Amino acid sequence: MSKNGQTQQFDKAAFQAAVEKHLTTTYAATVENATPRNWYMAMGKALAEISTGNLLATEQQLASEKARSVNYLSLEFLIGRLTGNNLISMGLYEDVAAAMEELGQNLTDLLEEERDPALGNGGLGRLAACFMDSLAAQEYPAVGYGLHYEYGLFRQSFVDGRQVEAPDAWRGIEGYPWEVVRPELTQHVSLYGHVEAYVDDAGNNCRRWVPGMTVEGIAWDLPIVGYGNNSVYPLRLWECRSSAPFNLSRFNDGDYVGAQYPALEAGNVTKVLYPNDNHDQGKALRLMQQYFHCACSVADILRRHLAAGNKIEDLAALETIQLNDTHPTIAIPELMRVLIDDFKMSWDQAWEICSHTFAYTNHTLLPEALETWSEALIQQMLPRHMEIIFEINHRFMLQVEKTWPGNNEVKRKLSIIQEGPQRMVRMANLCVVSTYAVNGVAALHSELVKRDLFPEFNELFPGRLTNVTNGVTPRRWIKYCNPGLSALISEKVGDDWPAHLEKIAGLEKFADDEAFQQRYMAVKKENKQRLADWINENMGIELDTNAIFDIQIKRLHEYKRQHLNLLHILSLYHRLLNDPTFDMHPRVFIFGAKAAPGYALAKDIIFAINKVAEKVNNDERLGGKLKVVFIPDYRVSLAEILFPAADVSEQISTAGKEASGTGNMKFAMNGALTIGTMDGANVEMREEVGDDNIFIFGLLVDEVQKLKNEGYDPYRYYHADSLLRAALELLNTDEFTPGHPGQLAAIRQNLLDGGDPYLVLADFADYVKTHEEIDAQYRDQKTWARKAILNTALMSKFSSDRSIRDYANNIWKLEPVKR
Ligand code: NBY
Repeated sequence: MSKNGQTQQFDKAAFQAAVEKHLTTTYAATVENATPRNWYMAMGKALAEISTGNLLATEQQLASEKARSVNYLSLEFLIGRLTGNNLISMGLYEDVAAAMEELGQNLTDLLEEERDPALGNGGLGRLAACFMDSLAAQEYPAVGYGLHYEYGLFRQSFVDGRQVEAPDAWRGIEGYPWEVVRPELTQHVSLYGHVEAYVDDAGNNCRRWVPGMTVEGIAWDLPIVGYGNNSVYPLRLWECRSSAPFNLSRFNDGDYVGAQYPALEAGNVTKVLYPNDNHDQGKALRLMQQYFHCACSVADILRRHLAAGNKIEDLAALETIQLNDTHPTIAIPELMRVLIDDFKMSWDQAWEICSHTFAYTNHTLLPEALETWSEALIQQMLPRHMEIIFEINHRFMLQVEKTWPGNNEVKRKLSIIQEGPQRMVRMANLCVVSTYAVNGVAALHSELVKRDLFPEFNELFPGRLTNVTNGVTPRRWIKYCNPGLSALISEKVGDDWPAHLEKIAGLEKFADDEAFQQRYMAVKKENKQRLADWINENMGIELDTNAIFDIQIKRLHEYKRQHLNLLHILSLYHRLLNDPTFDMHPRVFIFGAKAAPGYALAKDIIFAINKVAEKVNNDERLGGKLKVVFIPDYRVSLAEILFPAADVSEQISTAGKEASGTGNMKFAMNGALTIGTMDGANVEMREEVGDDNIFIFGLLVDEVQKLKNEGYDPYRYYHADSLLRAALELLNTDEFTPGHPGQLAAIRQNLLDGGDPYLVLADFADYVKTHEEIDAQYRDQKTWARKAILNTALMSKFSSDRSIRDYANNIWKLEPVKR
């Protein structure tokens, strides 16, 4: 590795020639008339030439060395923009900036031309992206398998404060410069039809699926570039196309629409990402997406395995398949089907392989998010898979009977098939039964998975349920997004911390160094200014960077309690206007969040925050002390300017509801102090930074449980707390919706008469008090700087490199392979 982590010789003249060649031959532009977008596309194509070469070379090396690999199956990879990040991984950022400058182009401006590939909803999809980055950085052989959605997560705008969704054509008209189509990897996927029995040549009774239709899976590879090495792994995304795109005879008969039906149906499969997070909707097309993803991916894994000269019997020794939540669960019966029906294995042989190949990550305990599919739907779309699921369950029930003889209660609870008016397949149960490892995503969450979600499974399969605490990549989430802080860190601890985040602990000894504190806070100020400029340019709101920047960015969900944040804001508003003795340091509350399009209350909360913002930001009486900004279309590229600019990080879910959180880690690394509940990874963050450097409030998991068991009454808090009452009553007036009283009442209604399912009112008083403490401590800038520095210094546990090493050592048994 040479300077800047560069892994190969950079030939500036050749690179510039490649850019100009793409400009003219690929995009039909000239140096004189090219738009910034033309330049960005041409530059991307020139860079992709390098990464594609390394991708193929890595593929060949791993095949010839017969290396064990992990296959990460996920319906979502929220990768964000690739160009800047890949330049950093390739060690070419400065060289390419200089080369483009000579061509009259500013690299920073060109990078802004890239649309975010938003192929995920939130934490789960972003985690998959961080994991791919960490696999490549540490050279653990890996392939990511996902879907090539034509449209990513919807674009959000606000019309009179309400969320409006629009399709996200992330590839634009020209296509995405980093992706490469791999026609030779095309797969054929069957759907519908029936199962028939037959006797094979050897006289065995066999079964086979006679499909009703087939579609094609086209592979698109995105390069996952290893930081500071030459390994490039594929993120392989499947696009669904019709096998028979066009019925020529119907067309010739004049039936122009009917001629296209097959293409229309197949084209729908990967048309758009489902916009739900932590909610199972059970749509047939979603099941088709899931099966299409799994069938293509399993077939490709087998193809790779066999093409490298390996025996099918050795599959579990050389390949492991990680299921990112239950969304790709149907891969399990699919692999069983292929091994039994196509490779003619016995059930026991096939089961031995399957149950040692798959591992499953659980990301949620929320009952409404646990996937079930109706037996009737699976039966119709995937009849052979339904048979196999029944057989897995039958054998499993015999095992349960052995452990708990005659106990029908426990059988009902553990069965993969949920009985009822409509029988349902429980995907999580299928996963626990069929995999060799099941992990939660933070210590607390994994304990709750064992204690509350799967206690009997934990008894039945001791050791199978385990924990891997989430992490985030320090390349994107410090080095790339916070260059000021990165330079400061490198100066103190050397420049190899992005690959070895343990090194960042070296900052701890500068926490009390006043000169360092000042430089650290100066960087924070610059980052706040960068955000303030963005907000001013895009939203026309002026912010004072001396104010506390208090940020909550994540999907909008009741359990994440953006409405608790809102109630606090309303309480400050009330106090500023009614209590002459009340004093506060100026504060800016910033939100970013998309609501699932069908989630009415989530949309009401967005509307309410927007309406409060409109009023508050223009209310002279507040003396500029209170500002509220809801940034539209929150996405990875905005996250990259939001995390570095935060003073306070809001992680305020009801205890026991947020599996881990990963934004909490990104904030803390970038020097924001957390106000948070004892939930998810907040618990472990507190262990790392110490109680003095994090603001913990609210009920604990067991207290939440106890309060609910006793019969929680939100009115008790309403009557007892006049500030809470004042805040809630504001929602009933037309204070923020002049002339339209009651437009915000749904939230109040939900909290009072709706039973307040997430205990917002129960945690309100402690939340307010903790914010007062934050206000007081912020005024002492030295102490604040010390705490912020310690947050950066003590976050090394939360590098996704550590998470991936945990998976590799404890679950996958995977070794790095160096190029
Ligand atoms: O996964 C999140 C958890 O809420 C968060 O606590 C955790 O840090 C993160 C990574 O482990 N879960 C999440 O983001 N879930 C989804 O986005 C999601 C998406 C689709 C569906 C369900 C959940 N679905 O059923 O379609």
